[in-house]
Amino acid sequence: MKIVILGADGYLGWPTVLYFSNKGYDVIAVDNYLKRQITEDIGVSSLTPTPFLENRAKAWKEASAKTIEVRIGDVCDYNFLSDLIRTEQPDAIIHYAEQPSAPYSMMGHKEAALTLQNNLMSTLNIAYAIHEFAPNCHIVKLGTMGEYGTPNIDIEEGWLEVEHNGRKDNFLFPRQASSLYHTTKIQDTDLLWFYVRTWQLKVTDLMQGPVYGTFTDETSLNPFLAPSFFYDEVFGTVVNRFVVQSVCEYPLTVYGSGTQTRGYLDIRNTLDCLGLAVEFPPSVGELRIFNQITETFSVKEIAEKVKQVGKLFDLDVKIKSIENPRTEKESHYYNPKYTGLINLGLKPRLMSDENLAKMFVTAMKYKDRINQNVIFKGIKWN
Ligand code: USQ
Repeated sequence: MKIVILGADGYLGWPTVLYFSNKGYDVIAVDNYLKRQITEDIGVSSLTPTPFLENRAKAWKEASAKTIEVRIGDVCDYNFLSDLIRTEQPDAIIHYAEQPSAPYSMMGHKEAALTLQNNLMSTLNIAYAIHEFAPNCHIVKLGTMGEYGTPNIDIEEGWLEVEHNGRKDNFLFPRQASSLYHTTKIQDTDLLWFYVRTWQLKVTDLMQGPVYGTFTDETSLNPFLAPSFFYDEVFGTVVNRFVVQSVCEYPLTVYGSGTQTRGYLDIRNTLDCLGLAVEFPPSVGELRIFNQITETFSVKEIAEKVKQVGKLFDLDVKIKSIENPRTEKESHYYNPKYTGLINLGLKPRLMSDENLAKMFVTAMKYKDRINQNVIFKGIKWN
């Protein structure tokens, strides 16, 4: 099978490229290095060194004897994308080619406009290029659990049956995001749902929670193959940030009461989920939605877990509640369903002390590269 991975340079994109290459797929890795440019502009960088894709592909060839094709180009450029789809005729396309940070999307008008333009135009172009040039290709898009927000009812897996005045119908589960970034993901889902109905596309939308982890089976083969790993306020996700903060003795930045609850997953489970979604595609004319998480925690619970693991490394980890820079509910009901991927065969890898300890080892290895000035600046939502 031939698979195109858009956003191949990212934290999830690169490990996904290696995962599918290792499984024997023909992989085409596409990126325009937008995230490198944005992160440089705001003065933050990955904890792990991240060679350019071409050099990483060479390192992978040496490690595995497998070839990854690299294309540098912008998915928002329709000529570039449609040429690629027309000439390569992929069986599946994975769409990570988006600005992935909620705080970035809330920094100002310039950042909001970039997020909106990039995320929606990339999705529109993919729907069009697949419809025009490879209509049997399965589109797998990374959505986010943040599309649902934190409603006061159970969160279903994508769809909700509504009974109104004695009649019933199925609708997308109500969505109400708390950042512009998350709102673009809602709009992505709406765009794809529209084109699924109109053009009978095959789409899987993966509603993923915050991911954590520094390594996967393939990236562990060689330090050159490590995924990028951000720990700053803008691009770092909370578990990854807390591990790095522990290692550099920076008190863990719990926002507000720390009772905000989300669904989390290990980066290796992200790959397992992508693998299952590709192996078992949806039907023609189906928008299939999975909630891609394996367990839920409050921020406070995560801070406590990280603190305990810090003790194994003789680190006296401090936890500090700071004024929440985001506009989000802190005390809320949270009961999402996530059985779809498990029914397909997903084996959850839970947040064990052992897994967190491996993250500590990576963070310690690159301790000299930690810049404490980027850990917290307090980018306010309002
Ligand atoms: N948080 C803290 N302290 C920190 C950082 C975060 O208390 O230092 C809290 C946040 O306020 C939030 C929770 O931790 O309540 C999660 O924040 P996050 O930064 O780990 O995740 P988020 O901004 O929601 O976004 C991340 C990814 C995004 C993905 C999303 C899944 O960046 O691409 O879509 O996780 S979800 O959160 O389910 O929407």
